Amino acid sequence: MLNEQEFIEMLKNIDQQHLLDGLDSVDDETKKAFFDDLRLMDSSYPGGLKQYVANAKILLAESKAGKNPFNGYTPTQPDCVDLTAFNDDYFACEKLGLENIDKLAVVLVAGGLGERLGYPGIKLDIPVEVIDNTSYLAYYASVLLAMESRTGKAVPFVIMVSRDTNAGTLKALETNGYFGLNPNQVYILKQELVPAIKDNEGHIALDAPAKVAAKPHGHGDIHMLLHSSGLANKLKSQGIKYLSFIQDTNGQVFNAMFAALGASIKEGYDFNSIGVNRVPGEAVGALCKLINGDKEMTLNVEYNVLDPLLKATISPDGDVANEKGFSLFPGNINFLLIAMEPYCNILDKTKGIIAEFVNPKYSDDSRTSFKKPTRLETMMQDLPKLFTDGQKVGVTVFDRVWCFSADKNNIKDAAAKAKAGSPPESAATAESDFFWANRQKLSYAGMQVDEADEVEILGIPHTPGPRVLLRPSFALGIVDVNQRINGGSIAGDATLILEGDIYLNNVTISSGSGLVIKACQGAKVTVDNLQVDNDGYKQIMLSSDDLQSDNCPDYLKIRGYKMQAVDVAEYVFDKPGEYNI
Ligand code: UGB
Repeated sequence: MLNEQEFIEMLKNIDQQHLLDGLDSVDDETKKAFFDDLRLMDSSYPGGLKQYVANAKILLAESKAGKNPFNGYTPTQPDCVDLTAFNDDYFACEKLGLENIDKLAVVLVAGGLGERLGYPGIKLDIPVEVIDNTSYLAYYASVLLAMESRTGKAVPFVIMVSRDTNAGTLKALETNGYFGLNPNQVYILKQELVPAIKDNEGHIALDAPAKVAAKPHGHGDIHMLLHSSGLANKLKSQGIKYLSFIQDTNGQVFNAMFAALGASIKEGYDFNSIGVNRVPGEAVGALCKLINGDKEMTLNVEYNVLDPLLKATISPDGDVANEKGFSLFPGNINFLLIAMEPYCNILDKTKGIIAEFVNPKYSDDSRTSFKKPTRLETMMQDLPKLFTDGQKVGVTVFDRVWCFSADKNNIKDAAAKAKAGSPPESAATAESDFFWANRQKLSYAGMQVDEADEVEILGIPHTPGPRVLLRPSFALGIVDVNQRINGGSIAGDATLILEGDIYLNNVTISSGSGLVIKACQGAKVTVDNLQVDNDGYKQIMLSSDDLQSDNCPDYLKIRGYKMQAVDVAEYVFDKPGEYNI
């Protein structure tokens, strides 16, 4: 490690003398914090600040010259597996995926603060549903445990955190006993901030004397961290063949995970982006195959770049709807399956610096000064930019709500999005979509499912019930639900929670009623011809006083309602054995 004098010399050598000006005017503590900060940024970027500044100068010069990376490329449809319907292809892929779950590790990028949502804590702590209050983190862990109970092999769980989310994530894990996971299977990687840059010469910006302006580098940091920690190669040596990248608040992701893994294996995809129907203009990237002569690459084109690219090539009107009312290209949801072998090769070659970009807001057309400091950024979905001809990149398209319904927007913004015809992506819609997906599983297994009526809460439309929670210990794939449910019906605003090894034969749950069955490991429960009629759970709207009150938890305020158990048929089996209801 460089001593202080050497570090100062290094800064001067990379033309950052200005950082040292004004140091005389601050106290020793501030000065120490300043150098600690710079050293951390230096050590956490491959090649250090020297490399970061060098990369910044190149990218800023390209940006100044107006270089468009997609110049000359025409967007066409990507190679695609269509799994939007539950048909033979779907089930073949899901079966293949489930047979290979011992080769899968899950990588959760959770460094984002969620400013659009305005939730005060970490997003992983937010309950995906408020009947049992399962947090996103608890839910993800429960899927990993269910996978392990099938294979006997713990699923490696990599979580990327940031300065903003590190303490909260560790607290959530530690205070909940890692949600039943073994702490050894959980790998926390922390992304650091990068210095902001104030001009085309790559000078680092200060917020104040001895205070570096620092900004997030983006979720593409996950690649750098998987490389620099040695974790990618370690997991490869342990027999992991695929990494699945997921985001912090997408409760639908595991509905599609196993079929997507099957699609990767079947098609030999080295990089499989899960895609959905996209609404034109929405803040979701588009998955395109870009062709320029004999060069082609399948990539996510970010929404801000898509419209000009389309206007310049295949669609004079830009990002508009096709005849089915959707965007011309599938939407990216940052749900990726990446094959380990080519991934490790790329990481070794690039040190995990994946397709950085810079997006300065210039003061004028001369492009010589910025309105405010900028920084280099990176996105995890950009990995294929580094692929050569040898790798196969494809897209697997699922029904949107089946695989994606995130909790990203506060109530006000979500209502505005709904009004404009875009998915609201709010806590309430994420929850009702979570139940909807489970209803699909029951329906497919042959249970009669009567939908409740759509309601609007604080301007956000969603369907409250039937509220169905099928825990991963009950079923992982839709094929599993098929074996466990035989006939029966669930109506209107009813609630059903199933956890563990349970079989339902002709169970009828009337509208508004609630049935909860929980079986511990080793308990097998068969339910025959049960008729459930009770007052179940009630959804209670929050008043405007509740919404302002300090006593009302924020996870309720972001959805506008709470749930109350009134009279529920609850069966809990906490000792192994065979039981009948
Ligand atoms: N995240 C980090 O871990 N670190 C970071 O520095 C930043 C984020 P956002 P974004 O799926 O709806 C993407 O902010 O990046 C985590 C695509 O660009 O919610 O704005 C964060 O914690 C877009 O094409 O998304 O937009 C979260 O888990 C579209 O697909 C995840 O990264 C859009 O996602 C995503 O962060 C989408």
